[in-house]
Amino acid sequence: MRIDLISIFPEFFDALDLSLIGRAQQDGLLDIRRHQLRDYTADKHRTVDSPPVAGGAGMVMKPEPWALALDEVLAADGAAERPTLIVPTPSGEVLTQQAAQDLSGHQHLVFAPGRFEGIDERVAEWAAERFDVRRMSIGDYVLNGGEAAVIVMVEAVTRLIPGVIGNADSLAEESHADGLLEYPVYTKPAEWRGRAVPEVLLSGDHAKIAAWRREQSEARTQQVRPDLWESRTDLWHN
Ligand code: 6GU
Repeated sequence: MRIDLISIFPEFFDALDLSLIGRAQQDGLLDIRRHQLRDYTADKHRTVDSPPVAGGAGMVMKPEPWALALDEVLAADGAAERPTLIVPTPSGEVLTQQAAQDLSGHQHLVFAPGRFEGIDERVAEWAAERFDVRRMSIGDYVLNGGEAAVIVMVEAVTRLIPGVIGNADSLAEESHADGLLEYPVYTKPAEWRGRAVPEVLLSGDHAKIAAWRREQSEARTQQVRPDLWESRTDLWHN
């Protein structure tokens, strides 16, 4: 998968060189390219923002640097399909495991995280003629800019690409993989600071262990995420 990240803080994305995503880049599974938005300005101060037309608080990102940066990304696009442009914004669709799964099948993702009050709306309109544009949020709270959200999105999406995570079984069993939260896990010793591991886990009875884990998953989901449980009527047993 090819990923382009365009930002006035491209150093933010250095965290993607660590751990599994760093390894996936070294292995050639991922080609992540960072771009400094200010490189696409023409004035001495490398200006990327400007006051909102008709007034209002804060500053708005000017359209032309974004268009020049996106033009360059398009010119280097080798993919057979239309690239996807993700515009991180708290007013977008919320990233879910299902959305991450869908995005993980794409060849080329481009992220355009804005700062200030956001990017001039015409950029997304212009870009929609060249990209599949998705305005996406990572949850119902506000960040100072989209960069931290991009790291979250890139991590959620790329770990689903075959080969990025060594043990594919861990993908099937984790929280949200089947619409439920994960069951609790333990390691040695069997007793620690007076607390015992649940006995069933030491029984060696695989069917009983699977049933216990399933019950725990369902109970946790009901308690912590009633919204998720509501949507799983198929699992309700009276
Ligand atoms: Cl994508 N951006 C910002 N600025 N805040 C957010 C967000 C994105 N998702 C949740 N909050």
